[in-house]
Amino acid sequence: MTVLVYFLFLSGSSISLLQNATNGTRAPVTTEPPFPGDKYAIDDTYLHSECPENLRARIAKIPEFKDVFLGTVPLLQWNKHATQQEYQRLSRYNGAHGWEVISFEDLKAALSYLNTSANAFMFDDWEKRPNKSSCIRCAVIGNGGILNGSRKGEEIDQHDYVFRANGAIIKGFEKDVGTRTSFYTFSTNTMKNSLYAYHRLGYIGLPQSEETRYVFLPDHNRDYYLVKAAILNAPIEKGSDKSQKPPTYFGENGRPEKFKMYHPDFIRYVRNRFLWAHILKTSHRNIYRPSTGATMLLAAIHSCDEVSAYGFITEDYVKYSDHYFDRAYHKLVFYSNHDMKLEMKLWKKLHNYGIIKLYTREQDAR
Ligand SMILES: *[C@@H]1O[C@H](CO)[C@@H](O)[C@H](O)[C@H]1NC(C)=O
Ligand SMILES: *[C@@H]1O[C@H](CO)[C@@H](O)[C@H](O)[C@H]1NC(C)=O
Ligand SMILES: *[C@@H]1O[C@H](CO)[C@@H](O)[C@H](O)[C@H]1NC(C)=O
Ligand SMILES: *[C@@H]1O[C@H](CO)[C@@H](O)[C@H](O)[C@H]1NC(C)=O
Ligand SMILES: CC(=O)N[C@H]1CO[C@H](CO)[C@@H](O)[C@@H]1O
Repeated sequence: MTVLVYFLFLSGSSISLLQNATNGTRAPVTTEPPFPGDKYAIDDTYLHSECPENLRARIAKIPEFKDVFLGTVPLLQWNKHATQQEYQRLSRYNGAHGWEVISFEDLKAALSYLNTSANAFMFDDWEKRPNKSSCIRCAVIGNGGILNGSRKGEEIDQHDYVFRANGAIIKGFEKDVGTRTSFYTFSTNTMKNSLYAYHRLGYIGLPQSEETRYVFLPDHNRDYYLVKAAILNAPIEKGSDKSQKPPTYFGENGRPEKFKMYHPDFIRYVRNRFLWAHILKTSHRNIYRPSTGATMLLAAIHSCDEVSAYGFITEDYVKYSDHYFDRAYHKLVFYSNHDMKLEMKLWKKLHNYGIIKLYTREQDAR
Protein backbone atom coordinates (compact mmCIF):
# COMPACT_ATOMS: atom_id res chain seq x y z
CA MET A 1 0.00 0.00 0.00
CA THR A 2 1.01 3.59 -0.45
CA VAL A 3 1.19 5.91 2.48
CA LEU A 4 0.58 9.44 1.39
CA VAL A 5 2.89 11.83 3.17
CA TYR A 6 2.61 15.56 2.93
CA PHE A 7 4.41 18.50 4.46
CA LEU A 8 3.02 21.07 6.74
CA PHE A 9 5.03 24.15 7.47
CA LEU A 10 4.93 25.18 11.07
CA SER A 11 5.95 28.53 12.52
CA GLY A 12 9.60 29.40 12.43
CA SER A 13 11.91 27.13 10.55
CA SER A 14 10.61 23.84 11.83
CA ILE A 15 9.04 21.49 9.36
CA SER A 16 6.77 18.82 10.59
CA LEU A 17 5.65 15.81 8.68
CA LEU A 18 2.15 14.58 8.98
CA GLN A 19 1.33 11.20 7.75
CA ASN A 20 -1.96 10.46 6.00
CA ALA A 21 -2.53 6.82 6.55
CA THR A 22 -6.22 6.76 5.65
CA ASN A 23 -5.33 6.36 1.99
CA GLY A 24 -4.96 2.79 0.92
CA THR A 25 -6.41 -0.61 1.41
CA ARG A 26 -4.74 -1.69 4.59
CA ALA A 27 -6.34 -4.64 6.25
CA PRO A 28 -7.03 -3.52 9.77
CA VAL A 29 -7.71 -6.34 12.12
CA THR A 30 -8.25 -4.96 15.57
CA THR A 31 -9.85 -1.76 14.28
CA GLU A 32 -11.95 -0.63 11.37
CA PRO A 33 -11.75 2.51 9.25
CA PRO A 34 -12.39 5.32 9.00
CA PHE A 35 -10.65 6.29 12.22
CA PRO A 36 -11.26 9.81 13.45
CA GLY A 37 -8.05 11.77 13.14
CA ASP A 38 -5.88 8.92 11.92
CA LYS A 39 -3.12 11.32 11.05
CA TYR A 40 -0.18 11.92 13.30
CA ALA A 41 2.88 14.07 13.67
CA ILE A 42 6.16 12.31 13.02
CA ASP A 43 8.90 11.46 15.47
CA ASP A 44 11.47 8.94 14.31
CA THR A 45 13.41 8.81 17.61
CA TYR A 46 12.75 5.14 18.26
CA LEU A 47 13.51 3.92 14.76
CA HIS A 48 17.22 4.29 15.43
CA SER A 49 17.72 1.20 17.53
CA GLU A 50 21.09 -0.49 17.88
CA CYS A 51 19.33 -3.73 18.68
CA PRO A 52 19.26 -6.01 15.63
CA GLU A 53 16.26 -8.05 16.75
CA ASN A 54 14.28 -5.13 18.13
CA LEU A 55 10.56 -5.69 18.35
CA ARG A 56 9.61 -2.78 16.09
CA ALA A 57 11.55 -4.38 13.27
CA ARG A 58 9.75 -7.66 14.00
CA ILE A 59 6.25 -6.17 14.26
CA ALA A 60 6.63 -4.44 10.89
CA LYS A 61 7.05 -7.85 9.27
CA ILE A 62 3.80 -9.29 10.60
CA PRO A 63 1.09 -8.92 7.94
CA GLU A 64 -1.62 -8.32 10.51
CA PHE A 65 0.28 -5.42 12.08
CA LYS A 66 2.45 -3.99 9.36
CA ASP A 67 -0.15 -1.42 8.30
CA VAL A 68 -1.43 -0.83 11.81
CA PHE A 69 1.90 -0.17 13.44
CA LEU A 70 3.49 3.26 12.87
CA GLY A 71 7.09 3.47 14.01
CA THR A 72 7.04 7.25 13.67
CA VAL A 73 4.07 8.10 15.87
CA PRO A 74 5.20 10.61 18.53
CA LEU A 75 5.19 9.10 22.01
CA LEU A 76 5.82 12.26 23.99
CA GLN A 77 4.84 15.91 23.72
CA TRP A 78 7.08 18.77 24.73
CA ASN A 79 7.58 22.48 24.14
CA LYS A 80 8.17 22.31 20.40
CA HIS A 81 4.67 20.89 19.86
CA ALA A 82 2.83 23.91 21.27
CA THR A 83 2.19 25.80 18.03
CA GLN A 84 -1.01 27.38 16.73
CA GLN A 85 -1.06 25.01 13.76
CA GLU A 86 -0.77 21.93 15.91
CA TYR A 87 -3.38 23.34 18.28
CA GLN A 88 -5.79 23.73 15.38
CA ARG A 89 -5.19 20.14 14.39
CA LEU A 90 -5.49 18.64 17.87
CA SER A 91 -8.03 20.80 19.71
CA ARG A 92 -10.75 18.86 17.86
CA TYR A 93 -10.13 15.67 19.82
CA ASN A 94 -11.51 15.01 23.27
CA GLY A 95 -9.94 13.78 26.49
CA ALA A 96 -6.53 12.19 26.17
CA HIS A 97 -6.87 12.03 22.39
CA GLY A 98 -6.29 15.71 21.74
CA TRP A 99 -6.15 19.18 23.24
CA GLU A 100 -9.85 19.93 23.51
CA VAL A 101 -9.34 19.77 27.28
CA ILE A 102 -6.92 22.70 27.43
CA SER A 103 -6.74 26.24 26.06
CA PHE A 104 -3.85 27.14 23.79
CA GLU A 105 -2.45 29.60 26.35
CA ASP A 106 -2.46 27.01 29.13
CA LEU A 107 -1.04 24.33 26.86
CA LYS A 108 1.82 26.61 25.87
CA ALA A 109 2.44 27.58 29.46
CA ALA A 110 2.70 23.93 30.50
CA LEU A 111 4.70 22.54 27.59
CA SER A 112 7.20 25.42 27.76
CA TYR A 113 8.56 23.80 30.92
CA LEU A 114 9.09 20.50 29.09
CA ASN A 115 12.07 21.90 27.24
CA THR A 116 14.96 19.52 27.93
CA SER A 117 16.08 16.52 25.89
CA ALA A 118 14.78 14.29 28.70
CA ASN A 119 11.24 15.46 27.97
CA ALA A 120 11.55 14.32 24.36
CA PHE A 121 13.00 10.86 24.92
CA MET A 122 11.87 8.00 27.15
CA PHE A 123 15.35 6.68 27.98
CA ASP A 124 17.08 9.94 28.82
CA ASP A 125 19.52 8.31 31.25
CA TRP A 126 20.52 5.45 28.94
CA GLU A 127 23.88 6.88 27.90
CA LYS A 128 24.84 7.35 31.54
CA ARG A 129 24.08 3.77 32.51
CA PRO A 130 27.11 1.62 33.21
CA ASN A 131 25.40 -1.65 32.33
CA LYS A 132 23.76 -0.81 29.03
CA SER A 133 23.60 -3.38 26.27
CA SER A 134 22.64 -2.95 22.62
CA CYS A 135 19.00 -3.83 23.33
CA ILE A 136 16.79 -1.93 25.75
CA ARG A 137 14.87 -4.52 27.77
CA CYS A 138 11.72 -3.36 29.52
CA ALA A 139 9.44 -4.90 32.12
CA VAL A 140 5.95 -3.44 32.13
CA ILE A 141 3.99 -4.11 35.28
CA GLY A 142 0.21 -4.08 35.39
CA ASN A 143 -1.50 -4.34 38.76
CA GLY A 144 -3.37 -7.58 38.06
CA GLY A 145 -3.97 -10.28 40.68
CA ILE A 146 -2.04 -12.79 38.59
CA LEU A 147 1.10 -11.33 40.18
CA ASN A 148 0.10 -12.45 43.66
CA GLY A 149 2.53 -15.26 44.53
CA SER A 150 4.31 -15.01 41.17
CA ARG A 151 7.82 -14.64 42.64
CA LYS A 152 8.76 -12.59 39.57
CA GLY A 153 10.26 -9.67 41.48
CA GLU A 154 13.90 -10.47 40.87
CA GLU A 155 13.34 -11.14 37.18
CA ILE A 156 11.44 -7.85 36.84
CA ASP A 157 14.22 -5.84 38.49
CA GLN A 158 16.79 -7.30 36.11
CA HIS A 159 15.33 -5.45 33.13
CA ASP A 160 16.85 -2.15 32.02
CA TYR A 161 13.63 -0.24 32.68
CA VAL A 162 10.61 -1.03 34.83
CA PHE A 163 7.26 0.59 34.01
CA ARG A 164 4.44 0.88 36.56
CA ALA A 165 1.11 2.68 36.76
CA ASN A 166 -1.50 4.00 39.16
CA GLY A 167 -1.79 2.12 42.49
CA ALA A 168 1.49 0.24 42.08
CA ILE A 169 2.13 -0.87 45.66
CA ILE A 170 5.66 -2.19 46.11
CA LYS A 171 6.26 -2.40 49.85
CA GLY A 172 5.40 -5.89 51.02
CA PHE A 173 5.15 -7.25 47.46
CA GLU A 174 8.81 -7.01 46.38
CA LYS A 175 9.18 -10.76 45.78
CA ASP A 176 6.27 -10.73 43.34
CA VAL A 177 6.55 -7.34 41.63
CA GLY A 178 10.14 -6.15 42.13
CA THR A 179 11.37 -2.95 43.67
CA ARG A 180 12.42 -0.60 40.90
CA THR A 181 10.29 1.99 39.12
CA SER A 182 11.87 3.70 36.12
CA PHE A 183 8.57 5.08 34.83
CA TYR A 184 5.47 5.81 36.82
CA THR A 185 2.50 6.30 34.46
CA PHE A 186 -0.67 8.08 35.51
CA SER A 187 -3.20 10.76 34.83
CA THR A 188 -3.82 13.18 37.68
CA ASN A 189 -7.25 11.65 37.95
CA THR A 190 -6.12 8.00 38.12
CA MET A 191 -3.25 8.85 40.46
CA LYS A 192 -5.55 10.62 42.91
CA ASN A 193 -8.15 7.86 42.68
CA SER A 194 -5.45 5.29 43.45
CA LEU A 195 -4.16 7.22 46.45
CA TYR A 196 -7.71 7.44 47.72
CA ALA A 197 -8.90 3.90 46.96
CA TYR A 198 -5.77 1.92 47.88
CA HIS A 199 -4.38 3.99 50.74
CA ARG A 200 -5.71 1.50 53.21
CA LEU A 201 -3.98 -1.32 51.31
CA GLY A 202 -0.64 0.49 51.41
CA TYR A 203 -0.63 2.87 48.48
CA ILE A 204 0.53 5.85 50.46
CA GLY A 205 2.58 7.61 47.82
CA LEU A 206 4.07 7.49 44.34
CA PRO A 207 7.34 5.64 43.78
CA GLN A 208 10.26 8.01 44.32
CA SER A 209 13.78 6.99 43.41
CA GLU A 210 16.72 8.45 41.56
CA GLU A 211 15.79 6.63 38.36
CA THR A 212 12.03 7.30 38.57
CA ARG A 213 10.50 9.44 35.84
CA TYR A 214 6.87 10.54 35.97
CA VAL A 215 4.92 9.99 32.74
CA PHE A 216 1.63 11.85 32.45
CA LEU A 217 -1.25 10.46 30.42
CA PRO A 218 -2.99 13.83 30.12
CA ASP A 219 -6.75 13.44 29.82
CA HIS A 220 -7.84 16.65 31.52
CA ASN A 221 -6.62 20.23 31.93
CA ARG A 222 -5.54 19.38 35.49
CA ASP A 223 -2.64 17.30 34.08
CA TYR A 224 -1.23 20.32 32.27
CA TYR A 225 -1.62 22.49 35.39
CA LEU A 226 0.04 19.85 37.56
CA VAL A 227 3.09 19.25 35.37
CA LYS A 228 3.90 22.94 35.32
CA ALA A 229 3.48 23.30 39.08
CA ALA A 230 5.56 20.16 39.66
CA ILE A 231 8.49 21.47 37.64
CA LEU A 232 8.25 24.87 39.31
CA ASN A 233 7.86 23.27 42.76
CA ALA A 234 4.99 25.69 43.24
CA PRO A 235 1.31 25.37 44.14
CA ILE A 236 -1.07 24.55 41.28
CA GLU A 237 -2.39 27.81 39.81
CA LYS A 238 -5.67 26.78 38.25
CA GLY A 239 -8.44 24.26 38.06
CA SER A 240 -9.91 21.81 40.53
CA ASP A 241 -6.55 21.17 42.23
CA LYS A 242 -5.75 24.87 42.70
CA SER A 243 -3.33 25.64 45.58
CA GLN A 244 -2.29 22.03 46.09
CA LYS A 245 1.44 21.42 46.31
CA PRO A 246 2.92 18.90 43.85
CA PRO A 247 5.94 17.96 46.01
CA THR A 248 3.36 15.98 47.97
CA TYR A 249 3.40 13.53 45.05
CA PHE A 250 6.82 13.71 43.45
CA GLY A 251 9.08 14.62 46.34
CA GLU A 252 11.34 17.62 46.00
CA ASN A 253 12.06 16.60 42.43
CA GLY A 254 11.00 19.76 40.67
CA ARG A 255 13.25 19.54 37.67
CA PRO A 256 11.98 19.17 34.12
CA GLU A 257 14.07 16.02 33.54
CA LYS A 258 11.83 14.04 35.90
CA PHE A 259 8.66 14.55 33.86
CA LYS A 260 7.31 13.35 30.54
CA MET A 261 3.91 13.59 28.91
CA TYR A 262 2.37 11.27 26.35
CA HIS A 263 1.48 12.97 23.10
CA PRO A 264 -2.28 13.01 22.36
CA ASP A 265 -1.43 11.64 18.90
CA PHE A 266 -0.11 8.52 20.59
CA ILE A 267 -3.25 7.97 22.67
CA ARG A 268 -5.49 8.55 19.65
CA TYR A 269 -3.36 6.21 17.56
CA VAL A 270 -3.60 3.51 20.22
CA ARG A 271 -7.36 3.94 20.35
CA ASN A 272 -7.81 4.06 16.58
CA ARG A 273 -5.53 1.27 15.53
CA PHE A 274 -5.15 -1.12 18.46
CA LEU A 275 -8.11 -0.64 20.78
CA TRP A 276 -11.04 0.52 18.70
CA ALA A 277 -13.93 -0.47 20.97
CA HIS A 278 -17.57 -1.02 20.19
CA ILE A 279 -18.59 1.86 22.47
CA LEU A 280 -16.99 4.28 20.00
CA LYS A 281 -19.94 3.63 17.71
CA THR A 282 -22.40 4.73 20.38
CA SER A 283 -23.36 8.02 21.98
CA HIS A 284 -21.17 7.11 25.00
CA ARG A 285 -18.02 7.27 22.91
CA ASN A 286 -16.55 10.16 24.86
CA ILE A 287 -16.12 8.23 28.09
CA TYR A 288 -13.78 5.74 26.42
CA ARG A 289 -10.02 5.71 26.29
CA PRO A 290 -7.40 2.94 26.31
CA SER A 291 -6.60 2.05 29.93
CA THR A 292 -3.52 3.55 31.59
CA GLY A 293 -1.91 0.11 31.65
CA ALA A 294 -2.62 -0.50 27.97
CA THR A 295 -1.23 2.88 26.98
CA MET A 296 1.88 2.21 29.06
CA LEU A 297 2.42 -1.23 27.51
CA LEU A 298 1.95 0.06 23.98
CA ALA A 299 4.33 2.94 24.73
CA ALA A 300 6.93 0.36 25.78
CA ILE A 301 6.28 -1.59 22.57
CA HIS A 302 6.89 1.60 20.59
CA SER A 303 10.14 2.45 22.37
CA CYS A 304 11.86 -0.56 24.00
CA ASP A 305 13.65 -3.28 22.03
CA GLU A 306 12.29 -6.15 24.15
CA VAL A 307 9.16 -6.08 26.30
CA SER A 308 8.01 -8.39 29.06
CA ALA A 309 4.53 -7.71 30.44
CA TYR A 310 3.57 -8.83 33.94
CA GLY A 311 0.25 -8.38 35.72
CA PHE A 312 -1.77 -7.79 32.55
CA ILE A 313 -5.12 -9.41 31.91
CA THR A 314 -5.12 -12.99 30.60
CA GLU A 315 -7.94 -15.30 29.52
CA ASP A 316 -8.01 -17.01 32.91
CA TYR A 317 -8.52 -13.69 34.74
CA VAL A 318 -11.43 -15.03 36.84
CA LYS A 319 -8.90 -17.13 38.75
CA TYR A 320 -7.17 -14.02 40.01
CA SER A 321 -8.20 -11.11 42.13
CA ASP A 322 -8.56 -7.65 40.58
CA HIS A 323 -5.18 -6.48 41.99
CA TYR A 324 -2.13 -8.28 43.33
CA PHE A 325 -2.37 -6.21 46.49
CA ASP A 326 -5.99 -7.06 47.33
CA ARG A 327 -6.33 -8.59 50.80
CA ALA A 328 -9.31 -10.71 49.81
CA TYR A 329 -10.43 -11.91 46.39
CA HIS A 330 -12.19 -9.19 44.38
CA LYS A 331 -13.47 -10.17 41.02
CA LEU A 332 -12.39 -7.98 38.13
CA VAL A 333 -15.24 -5.65 37.17
CA PHE A 334 -15.49 -4.33 33.62
CA TYR A 335 -16.35 -0.65 33.24
CA SER A 336 -17.21 0.88 29.90
CA ASN A 337 -14.55 3.60 29.99
CA HIS A 338 -12.02 0.92 28.98
CA ASP A 339 -12.34 -2.33 27.06
CA MET A 340 -10.32 -4.85 29.04
CA LYS A 341 -11.44 -7.83 26.95
CA LEU A 342 -10.22 -6.15 23.80
CA GLU A 343 -6.95 -5.38 25.58
CA MET A 344 -6.72 -9.03 26.70
CA LYS A 345 -7.02 -10.25 23.12
CA LEU A 346 -4.39 -7.80 21.95
CA TRP A 347 -1.83 -8.90 24.57
CA LYS A 348 -2.44 -12.53 23.74
CA LYS A 349 -1.99 -11.89 20.05
CA LEU A 350 1.20 -9.88 20.56
CA HIS A 351 2.51 -12.64 22.78
CA ASN A 352 1.69 -15.35 20.24
CA TYR A 353 3.53 -13.39 17.56
CA GLY A 354 6.54 -13.13 19.85
CA ILE A 355 6.35 -9.35 20.07
CA ILE A 356 5.97 -9.27 23.84
CA LYS A 357 6.46 -11.86 26.55
CA LEU A 358 3.21 -11.91 28.50
CA TYR A 359 3.36 -13.41 31.95
CA THR A 360 0.85 -16.22 32.43
CA ARG A 361 0.64 -18.93 35.04
CA GLU A 362 0.92 -21.61 32.32
CA GLN A 363 4.50 -20.47 31.73
CA ASP A 364 5.20 -21.15 35.38
CA ALA A 365 3.80 -24.64 35.09
CA ARG A 366 6.11 -25.52 32.21
C1 LIG B 1 -6.03 11.41 3.16
O1 LIG B 1 -6.17 10.46 2.12
C2 LIG B 1 -7.50 10.23 1.72
C3 LIG B 1 -7.51 9.10 0.70
O2 LIG B 1 -6.65 9.38 -0.36
C4 LIG B 1 -8.11 11.52 1.19
O3 LIG B 1 -9.45 11.32 0.84
C5 LIG B 1 -8.02 12.59 2.26
O4 LIG B 1 -8.46 13.81 1.74
C6 LIG B 1 -6.60 12.74 2.75
N1 LIG B 1 -6.59 13.64 3.90
C7 LIG B 1 -5.80 14.69 3.92
C8 LIG B 1 -5.93 15.55 5.13
O5 LIG B 1 -5.00 14.91 3.07
C1 LIG C 1 13.39 25.91 29.91
O1 LIG C 1 12.43 26.84 30.36
C2 LIG C 1 12.76 27.45 31.58
C3 LIG C 1 11.59 28.31 32.01
O2 LIG C 1 11.17 29.15 30.99
C4 LIG C 1 14.03 28.26 31.41
O3 LIG C 1 14.40 28.87 32.63
C5 LIG C 1 15.14 27.31 30.96
O4 LIG C 1 16.33 28.03 30.69
C6 LIG C 1 14.74 26.56 29.71
N1 LIG C 1 15.72 25.52 29.45
C7 LIG C 1 16.17 25.27 28.25
C8 LIG C 1 17.13 24.11 28.14
O5 LIG C 1 15.84 25.90 27.27
C1 LIG D 1 21.98 -1.16 36.01
O1 LIG D 1 22.65 -0.28 36.84
C2 LIG D 1 21.80 0.49 37.64
C3 LIG D 1 22.64 1.55 38.31
O2 LIG D 1 23.83 1.03 38.79
C4 LIG D 1 21.09 -0.44 38.63
O3 LIG D 1 20.24 0.31 39.47
C5 LIG D 1 20.27 -1.43 37.84
O4 LIG D 1 19.70 -2.38 38.69
C6 LIG D 1 21.13 -2.14 36.80
N1 LIG D 1 20.24 -2.83 35.92
C7 LIG D 1 20.42 -4.09 35.59
C8 LIG D 1 19.44 -4.62 34.61
O5 LIG D 1 21.31 -4.77 36.04
C1 LIG E 1 -2.77 -14.40 47.13
O1 LIG E 1 -2.12 -15.65 47.14
C2 LIG E 1 -2.20 -16.33 48.37
C3 LIG E 1 -1.32 -17.55 48.28
O2 LIG E 1 -1.63 -18.31 47.14
C4 LIG E 1 -3.65 -16.65 48.65
O3 LIG E 1 -3.76 -17.30 49.89
C5 LIG E 1 -4.44 -15.36 48.70
O4 LIG E 1 -5.82 -15.62 48.86
C6 LIG E 1 -4.23 -14.57 47.43
N1 LIG E 1 -4.86 -13.25 47.58
C7 LIG E 1 -5.90 -12.89 46.86
C8 LIG E 1 -6.43 -11.54 47.13
O5 LIG E 1 -6.40 -13.59 46.00
C1 LIG F 1 -5.99 2.81 -2.56
C2 LIG F 1 -5.73 4.25 -2.83
O1 LIG F 1 -6.60 5.08 -2.69
N1 LIG F 1 -4.50 4.54 -3.17
C3 LIG F 1 -4.10 5.88 -3.52
C4 LIG F 1 -3.24 6.47 -2.44
O2 LIG F 1 -2.71 7.70 -2.84
C5 LIG F 1 -1.91 7.65 -3.98
C6 LIG F 1 -1.29 9.02 -4.20
O3 LIG F 1 -2.29 10.02 -4.20
C7 LIG F 1 -2.77 7.18 -5.17
O4 LIG F 1 -1.96 7.10 -6.33
C8 LIG F 1 -3.35 5.84 -4.85
O5 LIG F 1 -4.22 5.44 -5.86
